[in-house]
Amino acid sequence: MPGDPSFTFSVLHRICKLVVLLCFLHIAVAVVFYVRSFDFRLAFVQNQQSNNNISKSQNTDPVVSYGKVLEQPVKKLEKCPETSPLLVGPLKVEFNFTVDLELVKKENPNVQPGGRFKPKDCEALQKVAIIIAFRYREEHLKYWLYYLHPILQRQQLDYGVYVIKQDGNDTFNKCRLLNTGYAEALKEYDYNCFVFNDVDVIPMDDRNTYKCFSQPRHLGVYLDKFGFRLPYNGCFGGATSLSKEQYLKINGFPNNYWGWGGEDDDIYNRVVTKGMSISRPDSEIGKCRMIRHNRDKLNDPNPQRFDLLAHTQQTMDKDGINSLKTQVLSIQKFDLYTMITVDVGKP
Ligand code: BGN
Repeated sequence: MPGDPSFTFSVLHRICKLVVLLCFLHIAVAVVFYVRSFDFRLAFVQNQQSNNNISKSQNTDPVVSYGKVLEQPVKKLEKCPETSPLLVGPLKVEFNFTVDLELVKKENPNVQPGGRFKPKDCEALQKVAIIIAFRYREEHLKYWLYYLHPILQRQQLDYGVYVIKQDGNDTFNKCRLLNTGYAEALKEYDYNCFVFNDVDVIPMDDRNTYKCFSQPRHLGVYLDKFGFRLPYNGCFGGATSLSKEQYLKINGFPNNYWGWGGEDDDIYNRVVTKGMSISRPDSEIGKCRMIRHNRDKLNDPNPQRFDLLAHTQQTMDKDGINSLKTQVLSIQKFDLYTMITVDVGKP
């Protein structure tokens, strides 16, 4: 009965039992949660480790969802098609306006600093370094960037633009600049194809792909300046591409041509001496425009070119990329290109 001491005792006894039961329940729940969280932490650490390994080789991102680590299947890009579906064919190329590089930058938002690009949706077939020997021709370079960046992106190339500028005012040495560009570009990225483009030569058709072929390629073939014809069979100037292998086979370019002329013919000699031939696009696709200009100062026709050309076969194995001695003075990353300033020495 209420008020009876034995009744009070019995109630207290029950309450105590309930409290003890609740305590046990509490401990049990805590233990269960602790064990589960331990499992999760272990799984997380293991996954972190395995994802580190994967990301080194396959570039996978882990996905953590409600305490569980899910591994997403590797999203490896498919190779780009042999012929890009983005090409448009013949292009209008004119030089009667002023190029604003800020605008060019805005119109090419996917070009990365230093003039680098690779397609987002597929893996480019080739890694192409485009090397331009340069001095004094700022206006020409602007046209080149204006026209070429959109073309190269449509061609779905993984590419970088390297403008190699000769420092000082001594006689121009184009091949030393091109050889230096080859070596410097390779320090930056694992390029497997090299395009050597005169700053004033612009292709008039984006089907003229700036990549490498099974033979050294003449890209800047049919110039308006020569009535869109090849001036002579051994012509190999304006814009050319050589794979790393082809370039090394000919020991790069000759270092001793100072001033204008003959160096491209020497490169042609090297190519044929090593048993290769020139590949060219057809007469429509290979059309190019050249920006008209007066001859640069300190780039007069080289009187020694005839003599040098007569001895390519004897000199080429010891004069080339294996004997290049130039000094890089600076490397500047601009929005649309990398500029490398070089001391090429004196004649
Ligand atoms: C050639 C030049 C090339 C030049 C083309 C086109 C020579 C070597 C002496 C025979 N070759 O005559 O260097 O690219 O004209 O302009 O001068």
